[in-house]
Amino acid sequence: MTTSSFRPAPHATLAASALAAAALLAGCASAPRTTPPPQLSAAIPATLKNCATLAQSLALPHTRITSAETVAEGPLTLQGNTIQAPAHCLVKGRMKERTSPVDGAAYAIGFEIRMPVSWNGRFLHQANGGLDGSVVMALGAVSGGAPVAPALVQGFAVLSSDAGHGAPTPFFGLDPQARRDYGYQAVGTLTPMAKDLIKGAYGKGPDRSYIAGCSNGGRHAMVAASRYADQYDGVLAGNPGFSLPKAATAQLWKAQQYAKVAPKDANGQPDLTKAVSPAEFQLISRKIVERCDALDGATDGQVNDVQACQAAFNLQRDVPTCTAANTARDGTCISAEQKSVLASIFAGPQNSKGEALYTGTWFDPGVAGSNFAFWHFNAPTTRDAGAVAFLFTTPPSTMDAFKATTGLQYALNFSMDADYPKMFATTPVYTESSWSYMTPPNPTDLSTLRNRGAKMMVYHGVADGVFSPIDTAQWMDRVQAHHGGKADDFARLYLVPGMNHCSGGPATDQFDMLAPLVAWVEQGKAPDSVTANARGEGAKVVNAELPSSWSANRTRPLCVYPKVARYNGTGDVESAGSFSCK
Ligand SMILES: [Ca+2]
Repeated sequence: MTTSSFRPAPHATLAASALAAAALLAGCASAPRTTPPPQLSAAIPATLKNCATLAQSLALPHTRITSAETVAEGPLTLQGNTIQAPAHCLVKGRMKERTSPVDGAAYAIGFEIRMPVSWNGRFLHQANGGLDGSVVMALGAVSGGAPVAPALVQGFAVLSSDAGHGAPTPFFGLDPQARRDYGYQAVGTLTPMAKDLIKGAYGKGPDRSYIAGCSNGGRHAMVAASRYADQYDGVLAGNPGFSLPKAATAQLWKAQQYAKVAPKDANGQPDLTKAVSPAEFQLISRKIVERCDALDGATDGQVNDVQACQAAFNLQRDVPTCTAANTARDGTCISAEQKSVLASIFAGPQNSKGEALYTGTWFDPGVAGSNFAFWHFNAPTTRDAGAVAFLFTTPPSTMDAFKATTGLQYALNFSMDADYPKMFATTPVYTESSWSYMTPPNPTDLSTLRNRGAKMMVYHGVADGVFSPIDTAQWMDRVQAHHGGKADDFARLYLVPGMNHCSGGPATDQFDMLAPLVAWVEQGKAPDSVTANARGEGAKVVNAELPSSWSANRTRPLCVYPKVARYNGTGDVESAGSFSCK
């Protein structure tokens, strides 16, 4: 391994908590009371003045506009969800077109921006998920499962990009600049261009600017809150891959653990998808509900008090262990070996010294969700192996080496001692480490964002199978400590019980956080809770994993962490109005 610098993983465990507590006390005892964040003014609507001639009339640096056309009001469909889009101007283009001196491939930051004729004066940077690599339609569907009113419908001008590479595969990791663009520089390059383009289209730039996304899009938003806080007034981060390189290596750890109990396929290889069956995860889910459901005051199949649940539920004790004779795997028990494997997966990866390499995760009824299963059994070999090989280790793998192995073998052979530290390594060609380009610098210091009156909302599904909600909650704890316990003035986290990665699972996973964020930024209306709906029968996009005992249109308040939604003791148990955040 060629490395010119290496630093060990920061261990944000007990020591960090103690430091945080000390900082909190110090902040309360001695620091002078800081002035409240300023109140930003509301955006002022305007009408589109120019579309078709934008390419000729604007000289945008490093930008080639490839098309600019008016789109009439009408339906647009994205990922099975059809919306009625308002009349708008659609501009497509490419920034910083170049040929890589390292891998010889052509790169550019591809983008599209949709600017409604009737504009609300706001800009939304739609941060996309996964490995990026395609320009997802810029509708601004940025929160929860099947958001009711995407940002374009709300009147925003919406930007979307491929983050600097043209395919949703990890091989762009061979090019150092493409790595940096994916990590953060595409957002930094696109933002001033988009604002200039908006100014050319409406005669004024955006009064207020927002960035929002889920998963890797949530990571983009969190990075922007740190690196580009001077350019955004509101940040919405969903299920953020806040420590994404660590989360990706934790995926390989999952594969290594599940391989211990997975049956062998015809080639003698472990079939990870059969390590724990859906029926077995449903058993675990039911046992979690039995122990934890009533802790929030309502026996409703939802576990709102997730932290109390971790103390109440015990995998060893509460889930029946199969006897040696019972090998039917009928979902009535799980084996002692499966319990051992699940315990190490939920505790999080470790190296051979027993050092934690990523946070563990919570037990929640959503562990039975199909999306949870995808991230546990399929993604480690089909997605994370390639991502770790080309993006989250330095130097990256070579194509030849990667083609000579399989995702499964890569995952199983990945060493938590020898390979994990490559996340922090650099070489003369790859001068920025994966950890550096992927994660926000100084993530707990949101002073720039705070001091200019910007606001940040973060949500995280408690049953996220890939990015740990504990990691996000611990980040919020540290932000609170850094800001003297006053972080609620400008940054809030909302846990979504039962929800898997960005949507799905037995959850009220349909909500709009963008409108509450705008009300907070522009009118000072702090969002103490956000109402979420179940997507039962009759919903625009139905969530097939809702328990049949739930009302199809159940509502719940999503509360500001660490508060949880508790039943008032009276009132319709299907209605958010019967719960309070405490
Ligand atoms: Ca409950």
